[in-house]
Amino acid sequence: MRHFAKALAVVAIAALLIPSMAFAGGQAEPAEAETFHIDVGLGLNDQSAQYASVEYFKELVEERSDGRITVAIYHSSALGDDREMMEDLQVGALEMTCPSTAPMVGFVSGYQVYDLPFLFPSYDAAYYVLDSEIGQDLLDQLEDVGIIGLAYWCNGFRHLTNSRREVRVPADVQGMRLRTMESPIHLGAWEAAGANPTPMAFGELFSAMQQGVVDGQENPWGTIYLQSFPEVQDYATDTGHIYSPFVFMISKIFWDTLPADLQEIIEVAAVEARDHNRELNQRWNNEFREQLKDVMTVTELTMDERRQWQEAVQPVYDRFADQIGEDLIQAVQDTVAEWEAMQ
Ligand code: TK8
Repeated sequence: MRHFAKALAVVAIAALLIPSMAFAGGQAEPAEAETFHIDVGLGLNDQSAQYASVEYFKELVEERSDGRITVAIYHSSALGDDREMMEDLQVGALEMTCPSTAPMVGFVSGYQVYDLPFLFPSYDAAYYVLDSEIGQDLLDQLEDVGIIGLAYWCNGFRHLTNSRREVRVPADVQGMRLRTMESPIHLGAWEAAGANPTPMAFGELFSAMQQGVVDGQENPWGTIYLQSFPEVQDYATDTGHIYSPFVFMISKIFWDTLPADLQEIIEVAAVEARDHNRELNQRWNNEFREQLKDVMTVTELTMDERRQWQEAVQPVYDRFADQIGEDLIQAVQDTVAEWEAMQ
């Protein structure tokens, strides 16, 4: 309502100004008085690369919009978990967020393809697919549910941690209670490996581990370190079983109130911040993996051990093929192969 009142005031002022500008022979400038505020809600804390990258985005848009856009960042799931924040974007109660793709599958089912384990052999292969037509098409589909997907940011390769024992092979996780993201395929993969997985929002994870509701979880090294997981987890395994993307997104209801020049500033900044985010996250994930070795047991896998994990979770490819769409899986695999051929 406030925006609406402001918009009316702007129109009224513009109506007064335009005739005099026309008289002066200049083109009527768009009314500049209107300002827009963006709240960004994040699941991770203010130490994360995710937070640092949204700060980067904030600086770009505030400077380039000459103050017509202001940005405030809320972290540590203070505004809700990934799914709840997306629901808020849908109704215009929140402007922006940056969820993992796994909890997005209830909004656009195609995102399930990114839940397939061992799909991407490297960061660059993942970026190649995410930034291709396939990735863009999935971003575009968000518009049907009231969200504009701006860019794929990086969460990272995920690794298993637990409080029970050193884990090298699937036999070591038999019956282990593991928290997964809220995706049937993540759940299915850990079931196939023999664990006892439970889906849970990220905001509940730390206390669930602390209270022993779950024995373990999986996340990128940066998250494991910066969210203080070693306080409640003694063992980590370099499984790298899945590459996990984030999607930086904005409410369509809010988006449609923005003039075209501000939309462009946001679009461009989201992609520049994406590149910043990928570089930062990759570097941090590598650095924090080393630092974690001082505070927990970090187990590196042999090729053979890694192969055992791949084989154990392979059944999800068939089990979920119909649900994901065989064509989509094939298209992603072909694009990965295309990337590999270029190396
Ligand atoms: C943060 C989440 C988190 C993700 C998870 O909002 O849930 O484990 O990796 O980082 O998106």
